[in-house]
Amino acid sequence: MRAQASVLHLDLDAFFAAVEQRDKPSLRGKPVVVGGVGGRGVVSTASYEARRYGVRSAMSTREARARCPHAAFLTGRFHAYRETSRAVMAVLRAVSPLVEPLSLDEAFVDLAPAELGDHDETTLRAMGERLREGVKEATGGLTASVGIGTSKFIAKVASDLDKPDGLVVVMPGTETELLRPMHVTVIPGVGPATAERLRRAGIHTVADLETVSLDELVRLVGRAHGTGLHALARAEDDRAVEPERETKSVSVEGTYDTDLTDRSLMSGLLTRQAGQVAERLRKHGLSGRTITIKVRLHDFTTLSRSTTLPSPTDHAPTIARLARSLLEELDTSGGVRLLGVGVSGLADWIQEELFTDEEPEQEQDVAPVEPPTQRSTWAPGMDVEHTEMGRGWVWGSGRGVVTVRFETAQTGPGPVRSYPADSPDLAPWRPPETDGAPV
Ligand code: DCP
Ligand code: MG
Repeated sequence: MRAQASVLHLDLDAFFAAVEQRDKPSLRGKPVVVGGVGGRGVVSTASYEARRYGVRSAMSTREARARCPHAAFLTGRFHAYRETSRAVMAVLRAVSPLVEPLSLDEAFVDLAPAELGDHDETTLRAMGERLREGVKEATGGLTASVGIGTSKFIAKVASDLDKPDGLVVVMPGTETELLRPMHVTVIPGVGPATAERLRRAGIHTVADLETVSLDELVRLVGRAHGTGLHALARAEDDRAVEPERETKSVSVEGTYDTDLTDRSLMSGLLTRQAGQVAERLRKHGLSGRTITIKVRLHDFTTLSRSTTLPSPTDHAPTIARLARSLLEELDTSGGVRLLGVGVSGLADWIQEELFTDEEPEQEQDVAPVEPPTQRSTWAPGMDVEHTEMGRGWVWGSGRGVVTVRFETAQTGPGPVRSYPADSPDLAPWRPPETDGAPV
């Protein structure tokens, strides 16, 4: 714990949903649910309008539809989230070089190098507001919640206290009084299992936890965990804000004697390589957010494509699925002589899997059956472009028809039109620049 409140935590509000509302003006102020839209889909996030109906992250989409049938249900558009995240992190880095991103929409900022002069409440609030304003400007209107305190723990608790669009400063000396009434799950690392163990011992709040001796805590939850809990219950947290370490990566690639032309064979190879990458990650206790494929064509042109998850993974099926969908973007009809899969942006922790709903749990060792063409899937929410109408997004599809709303962040709410699903005038739209980090 520092003597001054110089750790800031920023977390965007309803991140994926907010990006969707920004880019789809007709959905602003309305319930929006982002996540898996299929039968086994899971909600990634919901706009605050949808949360009023009880829709929550990690709930099944089926349940969310029952609770809020009139919401717009959309699949994720990671290119937009990644782009937005970059803009946010740049705003933070302009204030201090010590920025530690935790996920796409969340970061710690060490204010010590920011030369605030004073760390009184007025100065800190002004700093917080300045960042929130900067984020809003850089992202085209997204709101963020900010917490400022004497440690990472307190800053993170604080950012959650007045969500959405909030700013809370916890001044030095007031930490324990803030934490005491809170449930033990407010402490990082206390998940459902630990909470249950503590509950059985009659420990519910942080105040309860504070009365438990270190020996007893160690007996209850083990040495490592017990020591941490004992300290955090007293708001003792000295973890430093660590700017993103140099990007390391783990990758596997293969070169082939004869050029590969069969897409399902290539998919199968990528799936196998993803399994090997995941195994290596696990062996070293690592996980990463960015999945990259490398493809060398028959003429030795080497291409790479990557995509970034909101949080790190070491999950083979997830890496494989993303690698295969990256391959779909490339024209490999002339043959391929090298294929590779890599994971970078490594972290030594793993957050809950995201967007795994459509994926069978077991590892696929054989080449999976690929969807026949990209045209057959018009996922709700995806970006499209029409030869005459311009850019829009898929409002819905089925029975050979796709319905599109033509609007972007820069337009007002736009018109809706329907087309045959195989219309030659309609194509998926992707941002012009693609991330080309080497594997
Ligand atoms: N996310 C996800 N699955 C989860 C949790 C989160 O896919 N189980 C994604 C979607 C979120 C983003 O990560 O938009 C950020 O997660 P947050 O927990 O910060 O949630 P939100 O930003 O959506 O909402 P809040 O306003 O509560 O921060
Ligand atoms: Mg958030």
